[in-house]
This record gives sequence, structure tokens and C-alpha cells, in this order.
Amino acid sequence: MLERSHLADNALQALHDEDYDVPFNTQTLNHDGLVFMGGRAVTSLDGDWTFCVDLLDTGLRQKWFAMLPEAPEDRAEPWDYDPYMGETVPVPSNWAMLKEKWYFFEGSAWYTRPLDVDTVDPDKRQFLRFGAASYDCKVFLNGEFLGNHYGASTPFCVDLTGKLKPGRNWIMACVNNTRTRDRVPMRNTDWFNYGGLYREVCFFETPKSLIRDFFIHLVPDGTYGTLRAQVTVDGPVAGAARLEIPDLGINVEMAVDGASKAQADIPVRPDLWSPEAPVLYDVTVSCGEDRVTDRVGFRQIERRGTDILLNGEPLFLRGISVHEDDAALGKVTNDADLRRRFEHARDLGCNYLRLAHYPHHEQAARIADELGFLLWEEIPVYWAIDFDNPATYRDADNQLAELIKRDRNRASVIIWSVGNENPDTDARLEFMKGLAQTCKTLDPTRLTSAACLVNHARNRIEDRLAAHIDVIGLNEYYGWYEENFEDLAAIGENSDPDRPVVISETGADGVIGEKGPARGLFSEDYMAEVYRKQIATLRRLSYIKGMSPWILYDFRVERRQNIFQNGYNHKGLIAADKTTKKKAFHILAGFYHEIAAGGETAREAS
Ligand code: GCB
Repeated sequence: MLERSHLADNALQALHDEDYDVPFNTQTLNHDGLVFMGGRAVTSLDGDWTFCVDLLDTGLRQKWFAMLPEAPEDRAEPWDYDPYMGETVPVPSNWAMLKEKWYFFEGSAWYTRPLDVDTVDPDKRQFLRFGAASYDCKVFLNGEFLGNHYGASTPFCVDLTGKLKPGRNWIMACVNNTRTRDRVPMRNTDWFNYGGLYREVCFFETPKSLIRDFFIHLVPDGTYGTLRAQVTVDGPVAGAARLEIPDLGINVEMAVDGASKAQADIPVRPDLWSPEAPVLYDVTVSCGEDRVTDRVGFRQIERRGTDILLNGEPLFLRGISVHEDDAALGKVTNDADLRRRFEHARDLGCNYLRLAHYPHHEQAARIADELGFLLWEEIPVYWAIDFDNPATYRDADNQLAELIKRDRNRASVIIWSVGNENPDTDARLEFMKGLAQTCKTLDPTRLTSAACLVNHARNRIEDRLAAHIDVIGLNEYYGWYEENFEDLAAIGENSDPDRPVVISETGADGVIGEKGPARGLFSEDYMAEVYRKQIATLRRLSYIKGMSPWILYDFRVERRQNIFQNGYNHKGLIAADKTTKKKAFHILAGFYHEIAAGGETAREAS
């Protein structure tokens, strides 16, 4: 409960204590605290929150979260910020997009809003859910610290049970986007460091015993004849859990064991989900008073030798990479933005998207399920990472677990990727092996991948990580960063991978119209030429089972500052206006539509 903050008592401490943040850097809000959300009634907490940027962390030092909501006239001590009044910002948003003076701000920012509840039902549990907070989020309720979450792109829940009072309560979140050595990603990335509460925030209640987690999938044994449902309950259980899929005639009881888990294998042959026929079934799970729902597709993805098979059929991934970035909204996304993305992918002839380089909004996979696109999903273990640091590993592993638990009922997701272009060291190998293992433990039904390295001295695909993942992702920029284009063909011939290779990136910058040069690097024509040459070379390599060139749209990034870049990476096939298609778009579209029409043979015969 709130008490007077006694700023005076804390004054010297606030000035001299450089460990002021240690009690709050607990990383206690993690994947174990997530609650399965399907079908739950929620109260949106989006909208205006009072807001203040706090470069010096004065709020944590002075304990702003412990200030009582009082009228200025009633305050007994001077104050540096009043969380209960003043400027507001909309949630979700990134502060960089709201005011020019916040554009490059990195540090802490405070968000405050009331939560009004008529009564607090002692037979229920109450939670907050944050869709994402970039990067470090410390949550307070009525002055009490409730926990801390690391990771910019995954959801987390805060258990409020026993802490709410009837009437007005106050939620505060201190969100910090400082880039530090121990974080995932570390300090250097090729995307903009947007800070803030940039996905939806909500409040919800559950019965005392709740369904914490629910995973349902087709058992990947090649028979297409068994569904496996796994439920985790939290709280005392009276009776069993019940699974219902009316369109499959399923209505079964699942006994809950001593560890609060229930599992059932159900013999049934669902219509299989695929991009051509994205069949989804309504699924309901109930246990005691709790009930959740989902819409789920069933399919099998596997690799055999250098092939990727969907429902037993060889697959070529006609893909495109995409960031979550918008000229006006930053990293905030919405239904219209996501649907436009998939329409552009459809125009291009894609059946697959790489959602780079961090978990995208959860609606992306839901829409992909509905429209029939395959997805690569990824965590930001990107470039340099503090691979020797156990706390960094814990953070990466937690981000991965949060992503998997969020999206593992999505048929569209076929690949979990654990890293991008990391240096091949022993520490990195151990780190990535651990993450690949987490994927298989939490989800034995999908493939694992990472953007691996080429040994440029030997011109071979050679990365020790390859042995520990199912699909070798390969980022290569022949014609752009790597000048000698002939090396690409040489790598192709020198390499003899025992598993499928997907070109996870390739591309070139091309600036549209008069903003770009007439010819050479950064011109649209040069970019188009790189695409032509890439396609001509790659289509001859039979172990390449897909590609996701870099990238669908131009995107904002601090480190690109030449006169053509102006703070943007211009490798988009479409400009940052998400409308203007570049010449290279049509070249890739021509290739994808050709192979879609002719199947696999069209690719290899040419
Ligand atoms: C890469 C990175 C990607 C960059 C891209 C580029 O290899 O994986 O994040 O944006 O190259 O444009 O340099």
C-alpha cells in the first residue's frame, strides 16, 4: 500500500547509492508466469497513461512509485515528478514516434494509469498482461514492486492476486530501453532501438484454479492419425480437464496428474492445414471453472536429408524477410498493417515469411494461420552477444520459451530460429546448443534453425552450429557486401550440407526514384541486377530449400546515415511508404510465380 515517500529520509541515499536499481533487476516475470489467453475476457488498459522520460533514473532513486496520489497543495515535500498528473502518451506506442525530442532517447520512462475495480472477488485471481515492453520493465501496483521483465518482444503476466483493493488502484511501469552488454540483443543491431509499451496491455481475472498452458498438435510420426493435447493447470483441481473439438467429434476427459498436468493422445484424422488449404478447428479446454479456446490447424513439418516436407510433400519456401517497422508507428503494428504485409507477400508469390529478428506481434501468426502462410519465428540472439554470461543465457532462453509458449498452437509457424550471424566460438556453440534443446523440449513438432556462417577462406558453408539445428539458414550478400559474385557459385559447389539450406537473407539497397543515384550502388537498377544474379545462381543448387531475401519494406535504423540512407536501410523490395514497389520486387515475383506454377522441377531445370 502507498505510504508517504519520505523523500527527505531518502534524499542522501538517492544521490549517493549507485546500486539503486539492484533490488528491481530481479527478472522475476518470465515464461512460467504466462497465462494461456485464448478466449479469455480481458479489460483493455490501452489508451492514455501519464508519461515521463527519466534519463538519470531519478524515479528509481527517489522512489516515485511510492508517492501518494495527492493534490499539489497537499504535498508536504518538494517533488521532481508527479506520476498522477501531467503529460500522457497513448499505449501502445513507441516514444520515439511521439516527439522529436524523444527520438533517440534511451533510458527509463515511467508509465502510470489507474485501474478501477468495483469489488475484488476472493475466489478469483487477477492478472496484468503486457504484450511487449522494450526492453526492461519494472511493474508496480499501489507503490509495491511486483516484478521485472527482460526482453523487448515477448509477453509477460503479472499476478495481482491478493494485492488489489476495491476502487482505485495505480499501476506504474518503468520501461528502460538502454542497450547494454548483457542484453539480447546486445548493443549493436541493424534495426531501430524503439522503447516503450508498444503492444497491448490488459487486465483479466480467472477462477482460483486456472488453465496456465495448453498445447495441441498432430503427433509427428507420419501417420497423421493422432492429436496430442497437453494442459497445465495452476491451483487445486476438482475433477479432470475436458477437451472438445466439435468438428472432429472430439469430447474427451483428460485426467490431471499430481504435477497438475493432463495429457491425451486422441486417434483422429483431421483435415491437414497447408498454405493451399489452411483448415482451422475450434478447440475448447475446460477444467473446473476455467475455460479457454483456440483455433488450431494440424499439420506435420519435418526434414529428411536435405528436404523440408510439409504433410509428407517436399516444400520450397518462397519467402521474404520482414521487420516490424513503420514510418509513422515505429514498432507498433495493427491488423491493417499485418494484412497489408501478407497481401504484399501474396503479390510476390510467397508461401513463407521470415519474421526477423525478434518475436513479432502475436496476431501475425494468427493471420498467417488463417491466410495460409508458413513462418520462421526468431529471438534476437543477433551478432555479438555476451555468450559467456549465464544471466544473458537465462534471458535468451526465457525469451525463446515465451515465444514458443505464445505461438506453439499456430500451424503457420514451422521454424524456431535461435540466432543470427553470431561468431563461431565455443561459448556461442554451447549457448546455441542450449537454445536448440529448449526448442525441442518445449515443442518437438517444429524445425530449428539459425542464420549460420560461411567460411570465406574455404568458400564453404561451414558452421559448427549446423550439426545442432534442422535447417541451415544462410545470410549471403554477394553483389552487395561481398563483391566477388562468382564466389557464390563456388560456395554452392564446395558445400555438401547434410540438411536443408534456406537462404535466410540476400539483397541490396535500392533507393527509389530521384532520391537514389541513377546507377551503381544504392540505385534501383543495381539492386534489381543483384536479384537477377542471385536467382540465376541459387536456383541451380538442389539443397537450397527456400529463401527469404532481405527484406519486404525499407526500415528505420540509426546506423545508416549516408546521403541515400538517411536513417533507413533501403533493402526493401517496397519503400518505407509500404506502397511503392521497386524493380527488384517484380524480379523476385517473376521467379516465385514461375516456380509456384511449375513446382520444384521448374526451379531445378533452369
Ligand atoms: C544482415 C543482418 C540484417 C541486416 C542486413 C543488412 O546480415 O542479418 O539484420 O539488416 O544484413 O542490410 O546489412
